[in-house]
Amino acid sequence: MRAQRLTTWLTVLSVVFALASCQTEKPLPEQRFDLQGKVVAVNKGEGTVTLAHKAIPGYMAAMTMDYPIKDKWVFDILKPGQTIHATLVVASDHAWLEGIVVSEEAKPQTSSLAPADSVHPSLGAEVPDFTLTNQDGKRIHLHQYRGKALLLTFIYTRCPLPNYCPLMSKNFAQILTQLRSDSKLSPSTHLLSISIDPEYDKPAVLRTYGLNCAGNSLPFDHWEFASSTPEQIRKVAEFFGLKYWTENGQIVHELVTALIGPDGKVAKLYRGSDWQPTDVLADLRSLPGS
Ligand SMILES: [Cu+2]
Repeated sequence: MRAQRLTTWLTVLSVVFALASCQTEKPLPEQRFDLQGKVVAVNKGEGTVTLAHKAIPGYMAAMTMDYPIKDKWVFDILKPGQTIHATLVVASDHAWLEGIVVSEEAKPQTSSLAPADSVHPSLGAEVPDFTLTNQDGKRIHLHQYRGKALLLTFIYTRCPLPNYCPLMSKNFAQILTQLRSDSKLSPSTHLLSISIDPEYDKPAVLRTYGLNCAGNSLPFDHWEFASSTPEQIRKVAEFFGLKYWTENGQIVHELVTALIGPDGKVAKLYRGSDWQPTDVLADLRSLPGS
């Protein structure tokens, strides 16, 4: 009974975030939660820590994921294998950890926790002609966008963390807005958000999500939302070096956004959440053939 209520509450929260995330007008009040977990990796360059943490009752399940930390000095102290206590702060469009206290030092044999480094395609690598199904239930394949720049990212509509999928979609919505006012770039650019939750993100779900993200203007001529079979999504993600897995019923994932040139080759990869829509627009403008 209690478990069921918790699940329902989590689902409601996820939906609230998914809906709120793409609408900049109504910022949610900041929320704070106690978090306890084990450090899996310290990503100083990205300003994040990968944490395998316990559940936050009533908010999220136990999972492993990256969290930004604003205090730079923390990165000189954190080491994989440590147990830490922290406050998870969730604001309207991002989340971060603060008040970090190391409660237990790493034991010698914890290195197996650290995930292997992701392998990304090298720049200039030819992207295979992956087949997907879009928000209208129509089959699409990546080579059909040749001749245009294709900006591609991975999301899932139920993602509860504002600085993950909701931020990617918000960035894409901003890029779409900019594109619409650029008569040169607009016809030569296409956006594609690929869901890593194919069991849930069926075309109708993707369609509703897409409309919401684009502020109910019809985005699909320039921005499609697609998924496929779990096996096919796994292959696409693997090509782009995106790792994701399910833990306690929730999808844990990295963020990878790729710019594919009009020649069908990888032109640029944006890892994590630090990239800005303006970076992508500048890269789009400097692409040969754009
Ligand atoms: Cu996500």
